[in-house]
Amino acid sequence: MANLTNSGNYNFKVVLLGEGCVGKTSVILRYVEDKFNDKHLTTLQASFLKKKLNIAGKRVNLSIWDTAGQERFHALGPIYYRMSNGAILVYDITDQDSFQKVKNWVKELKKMLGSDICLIICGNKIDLEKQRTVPIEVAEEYAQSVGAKHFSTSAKLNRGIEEMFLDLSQRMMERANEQDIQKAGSLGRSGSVRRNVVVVDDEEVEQTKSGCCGGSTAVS
Ligand code: G3D
Ligand code: MG
Repeated sequence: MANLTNSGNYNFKVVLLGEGCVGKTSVILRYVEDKFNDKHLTTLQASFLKKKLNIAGKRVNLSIWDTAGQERFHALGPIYYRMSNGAILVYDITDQDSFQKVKNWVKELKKMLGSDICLIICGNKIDLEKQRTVPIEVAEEYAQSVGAKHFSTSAKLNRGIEEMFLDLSQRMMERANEQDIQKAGSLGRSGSVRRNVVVVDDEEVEQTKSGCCGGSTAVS
C-alpha cells in the first residue's frame, strides 16, 4: 500500500485483531469517538473508522478497521488484514486464552506479511487489574521477542489508547519514509524517480461516509 501522498500526507490502514470480547470495538470507539458502551455505535456495521492526526507538522490519515464479529466463528481471513500498515493485537488481561490467540495472530501475520507490518500487542481492561491472569512481564517479554511494542489499555477508563495509536502512527511514518527512500534509490539509477502516489479526496470520502451511516439527519 502506498502511504506517502504527493502532498506529504500519510494514509495508513490499521487493523485490530484478537479474540471476541477482548474489547477491540471498544478501543476503536474510545479512540475515534471518545465513547464507551454506546450501543447505537457498537451495532454499526462500519468496516472502518477514520481518524486524522497531526504529527510533526504532517497530516496522518488512519483508517482503523474493525471486524463485524467474524472472529467469534474463526472466520477472519487474510482479506481483512491485507495491505495493512499496522496491526493492534488485543487481548484481555483477565483471559489467558485471549493472550494465546494473540500469539497465533502474530504467527499468521508474520507468515503472510513478513515484517512489513508494524505490530502492537495491547493488553486491554486494565481497570480489572485484580482479576489479571496474564502477567505484565510475560506479555512485555513476548512482545519484545517478536519485535512488537506492548501497551496496557482500558477502553472503559480511557487509559493508554491515545499513546498506543500515536506510537503506532510514528512507527508507520518511519517505515513509510524508509520504504520511500529505498524506492527512490532503486528507481533513481534508471533516471526516473517516481513516487508511488495515492490521491485521496477527503471531501468525497466524508460524503460517502455520512451517506452510508446516514441516520443522523438534523431535526429542527
Ligand atoms: P470485541 O469487539 O473485541 O468483541 P467489545 O469486544 O468491544 O465488543 O467488548 C466486549 C465487552 O468488553 C463489552 O462488554 C465491553 O463493554 C467490555 N470492555 C471493553 N473494553 C473494556 C475495558 O477496558 N474494561 C472493561 N472492564 N470492560 C471492557 P459487554 O458487557 O457489553 O459484553
Ligand atoms: Mg467487536
